Amino acid sequence: MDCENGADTSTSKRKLCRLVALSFALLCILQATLNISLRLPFYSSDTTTTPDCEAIIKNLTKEEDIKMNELARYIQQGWIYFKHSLYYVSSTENTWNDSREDCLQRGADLVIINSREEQNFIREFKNRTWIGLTDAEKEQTWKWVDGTTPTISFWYIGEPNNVDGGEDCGEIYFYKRENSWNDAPCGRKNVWICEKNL
Ligand code: MAN
Ligand code: CA
Repeated sequence: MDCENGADTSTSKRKLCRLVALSFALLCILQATLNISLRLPFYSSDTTTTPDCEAIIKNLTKEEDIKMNELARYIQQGWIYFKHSLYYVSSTENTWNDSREDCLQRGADLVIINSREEQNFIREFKNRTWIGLTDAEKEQTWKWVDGTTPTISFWYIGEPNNVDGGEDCGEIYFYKRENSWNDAPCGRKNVWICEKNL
């Protein structure tokens, strides 16, 4: 398509032509920006100069390219990047089991919290969010969804208290406190947070 020298180029046609060209340029820049910004967390080198976008994209290995596309897809779907993981906060509410099922279908699992930073990042999203913690298998033996025992925990004072003997699932409840975990009935409907490790 030639934007400038068309035989019957009317003003409006030229404008449209220019708009299309600009849109392509914008898409191009967006694409490059996305690729670079996604690349940084992986290879947080001390690069201070602006990298050459085209060179970077061209020099990606096959695996990097696949990873980049996967990352771009997750981020387009609303996942949030934080310290080598992606997080997804649901917009609806569900039981603990159905929440977990949703995470699994998204190629992730309910969030596993293993640092103070992660706890403080997670608790701020929404109150009453399911996390990947349960003692359904053995009362008072709390396990993360990957089968591990918490190495660091953030129970609210007096929790877990297993009210009426029916609280086997972990949630963020007292979110204004760092120690915000509560045990709640697994059949309750909560928002949930999925985590995908990178
Ligand atoms: C409610 C429930 C319990 C929780 C108490 C704390 O009863 O959410 O899980 O332990 O509040 O006051
Ligand atoms: Ca409780």
